[in-house]
Amino acid sequence: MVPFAWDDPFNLEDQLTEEERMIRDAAHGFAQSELQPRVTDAYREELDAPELFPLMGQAGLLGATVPEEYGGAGASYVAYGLIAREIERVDSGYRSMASVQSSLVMYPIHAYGSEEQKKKYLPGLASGELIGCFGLTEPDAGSDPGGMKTVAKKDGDGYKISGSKTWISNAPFADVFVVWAKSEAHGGGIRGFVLEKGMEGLSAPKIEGKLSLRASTTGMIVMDEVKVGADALLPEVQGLKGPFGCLNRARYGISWGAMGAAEFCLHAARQYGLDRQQFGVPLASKQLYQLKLADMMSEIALGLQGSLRVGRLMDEGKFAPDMISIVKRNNVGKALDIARKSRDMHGGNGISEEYQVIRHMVNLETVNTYEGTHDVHALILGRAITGIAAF
Ligand code: TGC
Ligand code: FAD
Repeated sequence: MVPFAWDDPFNLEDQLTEEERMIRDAAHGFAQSELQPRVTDAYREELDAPELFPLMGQAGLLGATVPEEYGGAGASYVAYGLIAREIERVDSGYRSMASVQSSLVMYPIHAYGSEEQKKKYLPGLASGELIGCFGLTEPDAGSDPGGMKTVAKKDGDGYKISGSKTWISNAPFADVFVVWAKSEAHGGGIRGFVLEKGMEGLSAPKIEGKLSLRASTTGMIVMDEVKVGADALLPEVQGLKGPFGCLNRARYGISWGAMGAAEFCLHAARQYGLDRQQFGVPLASKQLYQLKLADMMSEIALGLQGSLRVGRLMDEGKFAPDMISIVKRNNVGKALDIARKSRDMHGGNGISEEYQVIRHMVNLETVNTYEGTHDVHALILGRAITGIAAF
């Protein structure tokens, strides 16, 4: 028998490699020293924070799985998940900034790009000198990206791209835009293009007034006949499997990240219940309070084990996307329940920015929606179970 640790019930620590623990500790240190002191103001004021990218780059948190020759860390998918967990322990918006850069911008350039594209963009993206965004969603094509209207027309040796993308993380201050369009030159098939800030006809207005994920900047990408050379095309992928391959990585990272937010909410509720006296005793001495803590701890322990298993399978090249749907959907749904419970357990203080749990709760509403909504992932799993696509 071993002693039981409520904050690591299944001894996750013991299942990590030395390198993964070191990367986790570095991410934890960075998140607590650089992100935690900023987040309350950033969220309240809806501040843009492009200056965080070079700091994250220096801390080695961008492109963890990209090989070292391109500026990444050549680390495991488990290490990447641990980074997401530590950042999201502070705020889902900060994790969003980092996971878009790593999974949705660096991954496609590395996996689908030419050698020239990799050399041109990846080192700057890894160091955070360049900021990236990923344009898939459109005003009329969210859950159904196959319905996109953005089009690339042949223009001399290159292309002219027109259309608009919406709800794009990092777009207003991005330097590098990975954009998906239907290419007339490729029979109307979906292709990826790398656009750069300052191109004529390209703009990225900010979406103001979000009441969730306020520490992350979101915008549109508006493309009015943006001329690009042939070298802007990502040559190595065609069709929806291109963007979905990126989403697999980001969704997997989110499954860990959401558990980080949930852990914050559990720890906060536990401490609050131990400190707060009502009816002459600590709230934590009450059965109803303990029931909620037990449920929270159990879901987190199970969720982390699920993500760890999927990460190990990704590292072995033995994963199926449906596995990622299970952990993205379940972990985010559970994290949202846990944040709501924690908010409730803090009583009136639970709605104050000082206690932070309502910020996590409201953020997780976005996390439950982006990267495939909770229900869309249910339908992906329903298709896997029945063989019938119900989209
Ligand atoms: P479907 O017919 O199922 O597939 C089309 C092609 O894609 C392939 N495929 C995949 N490949 C790799 N990984 C996956 N997960 C894949 N899923 C499908 C598939 O094999 C097929 O290939 P081929 O060669 O036969 O053509 O496609 P569908 O149009 O029926 O799509 C169904 C559905 C609903 C599953 C899909 O459209 C979907 O996942 N919708 C959700 C959209 C979404 O997640 N958008 C995310 C936008 S990015 C974002 O939210 C960033 S927020 C980030 C942040 O700030 O952290
Ligand atoms: P819709 O697809 O219109 O869905 C609305 C509702 O209908 C949902 O409840 C959904 O589950 C349900 N629904 C949809 N289809 C079905 C169906 N077939 N059966 C049953 N129910 C269905 N996108 C990017 O490309 N890049 C980004 O960087 C990015 N960042 C984002 C940041 C934020 C803050 C937010 C909020 C979104 C971001 N997104 C991004 C977009 C995100 O991926 C989409 O919002 C998401 O995919 C859902 O699309 P939608 O908003 O159009 O909702």
